Amino acid sequence: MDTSETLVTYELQGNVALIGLNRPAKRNAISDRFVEAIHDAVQRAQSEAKAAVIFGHGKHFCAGLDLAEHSEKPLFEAVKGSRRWHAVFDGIERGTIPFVAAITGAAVGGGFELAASVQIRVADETAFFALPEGQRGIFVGGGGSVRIARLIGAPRMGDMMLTGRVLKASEAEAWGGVSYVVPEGAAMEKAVALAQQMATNAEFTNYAIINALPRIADMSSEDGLFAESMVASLATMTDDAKDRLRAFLEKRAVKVQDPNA
Ligand code: 1HE
Repeated sequence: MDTSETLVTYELQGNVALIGLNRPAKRNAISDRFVEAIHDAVQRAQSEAKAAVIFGHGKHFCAGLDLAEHSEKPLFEAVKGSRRWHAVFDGIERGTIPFVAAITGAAVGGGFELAASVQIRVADETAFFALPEGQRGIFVGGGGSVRIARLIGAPRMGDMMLTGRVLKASEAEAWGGVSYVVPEGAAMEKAVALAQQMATNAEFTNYAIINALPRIADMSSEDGLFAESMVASLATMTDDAKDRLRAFLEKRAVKVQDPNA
């Protein structure tokens, strides 16, 4: 029997938490107990790290919902289970620190939904993405109809669900589903480097990016612009902003690097 301690590994590496999905024998399929272990690791990361990476032990990121456990569930238990995934994944999408997913192998069904809840997705060339819910006679229940639809567009998501289309990493990148594609075996290194980079940002700005951007995306343009002015003005009031702006003006800060130079 998998225990919650073994289902998810946790390591703090400097300012960056490494959260490992650790049920490789079942391709990291997410059971009820597993989703709670993800929750605990996410909460711990938010309490002590400045950024985090979520990855899968073994060859695969995550094969989605534990279909063995799900097939036994009465209706109302299934509803409560889906709502729990929403709450846990919402804690990632709209928490206090940025998360990166390092994706290898399958990011399928709920695995893609988990990946869609983080701020940055890195896939290596072994990664593939699918939504086989149509084949299984179920539906996305981990927030995919909102998050994946917004990431790649509802028509493309509908295509994946209706036809069983499987995307390679490069195709997922072309559709906006991942932000970085790296050679086989390099996802973790890239994800950690990005997390370390984000950990050097002003904490309030990271919080504002994580929490304001998805909310503003749900607003009208007029409301969004107003909310943006409020968040921008608040950010400027922090000591962090004052220190960082002064450092730039005194030529102590790193400049933006011209990639063509
Ligand atoms: C599982 C699961 C699972 C593997 N639940 N047990 N997700 C899916 O429909 C994906 C189903 N899985 C697969 O298509 C394949 O397993 C993979 C492509 C991910 C990997 O293939 P492979 O050849 O490496 O592994 P395998 O031999 O298929 O699986 C190894 C074991 O993991 C096997 O168990 P065993 O006891 O026979 O060794 C599989 O049964 C088990 N396994 N995936 C339970 N998902 C909140 S709603 C979200 C809705 C969804 O996520 S729907 C999509 C579900």
